[in-house]
Amino acid sequence: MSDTNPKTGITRRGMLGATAGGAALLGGAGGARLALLGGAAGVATAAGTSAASASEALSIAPGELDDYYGFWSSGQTGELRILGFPSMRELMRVPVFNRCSATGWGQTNESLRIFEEGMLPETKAFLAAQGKRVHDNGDLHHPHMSFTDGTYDGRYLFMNDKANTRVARVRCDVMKTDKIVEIPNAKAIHGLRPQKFPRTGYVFANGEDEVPMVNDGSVLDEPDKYVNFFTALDGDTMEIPWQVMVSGNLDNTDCDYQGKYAFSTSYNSEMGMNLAEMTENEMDHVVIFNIAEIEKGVAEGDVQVLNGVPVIDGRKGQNKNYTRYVPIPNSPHGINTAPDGNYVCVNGKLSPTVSILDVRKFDAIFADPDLDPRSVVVAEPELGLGPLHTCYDGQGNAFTTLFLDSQVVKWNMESAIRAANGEDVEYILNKQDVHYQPGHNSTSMGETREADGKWYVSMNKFSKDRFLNVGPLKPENEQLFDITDGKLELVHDGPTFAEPHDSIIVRRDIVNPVSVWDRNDPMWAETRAQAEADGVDIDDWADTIIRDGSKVRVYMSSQAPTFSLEKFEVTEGDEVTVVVTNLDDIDDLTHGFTLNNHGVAFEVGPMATASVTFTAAKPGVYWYYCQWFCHALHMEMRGRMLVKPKGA
Ligand code: CUK
Ligand code: CUA
Repeated sequence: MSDTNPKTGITRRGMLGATAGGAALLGGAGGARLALLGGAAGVATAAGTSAASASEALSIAPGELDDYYGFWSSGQTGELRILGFPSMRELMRVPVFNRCSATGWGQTNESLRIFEEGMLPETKAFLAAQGKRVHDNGDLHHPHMSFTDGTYDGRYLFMNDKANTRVARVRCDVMKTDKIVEIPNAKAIHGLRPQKFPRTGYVFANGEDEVPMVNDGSVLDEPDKYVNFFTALDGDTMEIPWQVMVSGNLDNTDCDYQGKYAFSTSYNSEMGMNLAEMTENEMDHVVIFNIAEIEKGVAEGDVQVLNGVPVIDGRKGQNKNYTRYVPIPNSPHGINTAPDGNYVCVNGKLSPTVSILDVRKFDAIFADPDLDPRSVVVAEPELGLGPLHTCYDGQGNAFTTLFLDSQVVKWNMESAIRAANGEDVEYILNKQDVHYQPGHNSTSMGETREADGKWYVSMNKFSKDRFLNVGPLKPENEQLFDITDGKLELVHDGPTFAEPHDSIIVRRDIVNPVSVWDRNDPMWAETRAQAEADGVDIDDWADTIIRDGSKVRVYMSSQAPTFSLEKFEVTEGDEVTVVVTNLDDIDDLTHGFTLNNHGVAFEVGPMATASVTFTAAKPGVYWYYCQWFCHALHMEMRGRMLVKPKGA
């Protein structure tokens, strides 16, 4: 990284110098930084704790289970990851927006139905023009669980796709994606949070990129014609009851614990179209959305319907009670509600501050449009350089990532407010080096009323020298800290592949997935309906081939170590659908179906049905085999497809 940004002329040195706390930051943390760089051991802490006690803290003996589930995003990989926490062991990858070679996600008919169901008609047409049915990439930043009464309820996980403007839902009973919804009007869905109270309820999602109101190719350089959208989805149906059009762009979002307000940061209040324009103003803003007022406006028809969605005009200067714009320094990024339900921290990014909003003051600025919206800001403590995200221990303390300083700062919210009111109190409790450049952070149960103050994770964008060199592309580095008893003690480095942004850490008693599928699961309802039409009982041993013109449907069952069909015949040019049902009613007995040289492979979990459709384009014999090791005779679990030449 160059020291000076050629476009903005902002230097890292300049920013350090401009900050009052700069010298203190370097001085205070210098010792720890030296210790970490100098030490040969992978584990070192500012407190000088021995490696033995550090490893004890996260040691999970063979056969023991973790106390928490970690749900991790994967950024541009497009999947959701499940970790055992605090061991940081990766337990599972759940394909969401991506094409998965192992499970067939993005290829099976059951997953394609989920992709296509929520797709806008214009996207279907666009993809058809590319000879494709789905986008097979995504950029998944923010996974969050559904809430009831301010804490996780174990029903669903919701997540965004910035790359292709979508929101997906994963069912926590089977840990599979069941909905993928493309959001109309908005572009580049980034911030996402479920409603915390009384339940989810709404899933709030905002678009990051501005787009011309009528985006038909006639507008490029007329910024006043660009707008941005805040979207509410219904978490139960995944339908979109309303959107709000706003001024400025939107970045991250969160909501309160009272069920009244949602709020988003905007780093481009300028509506600039390039870096210099976007960073021009010292102050950007947070938009506060008044949920009851918006619902009322929708009910009263104060909307325009765009692509089938009722859209409320919440832009600046509307003189209505849908939105308020709170000026915030400077290109703010993360926004995080504290477990106490009173405070919301807005992370200043280009400002060394975090702005603390008091949600108890929001009613007043909606009641009186002449009241200064800045009156909801109760403190703006200086914390260090590049504050991006904040999380909480549930004891009044906050942890803020400092991207430029490569540190986490632990600070006390009440002390910061008292200091803002002129009292002589120190609000910064601790600064700890991380390796390197942290983005998001998470604490155990930290975005709920039940924040337990036990663990802290720093999700660092650079690993540099922390791991064996694997070439120019390095892994990211996630660091685990023990935060019990006032500590902030590094206990573990963990490399990750591109690129987890965010994570949540959920007590294990909240999450209770099944081990075997229910035969009546909606995942394959369409496949079941087709089988019934074909007179095939897919709940029983099936070995039936249905010929329907040039369409052939091959129904087979699997039970370790055999498929019910050891061979089947089709004709060159046939459209072939292979439907496999796994009749093994046993924990951890997954089969698969891979068809050689056809690019076909999919998972079939215990008591699941899955299918793939392809064209038999080349005569010959092709073996199919089970690709999940299931039995001592797993290698023998295979059969042949004969493709006969046309006209033979
Ligand atoms: S964003 Cu990645 S570091 Cu997309 Cu939540 Cu802040
Ligand atoms: Cu069935 Cu391997």
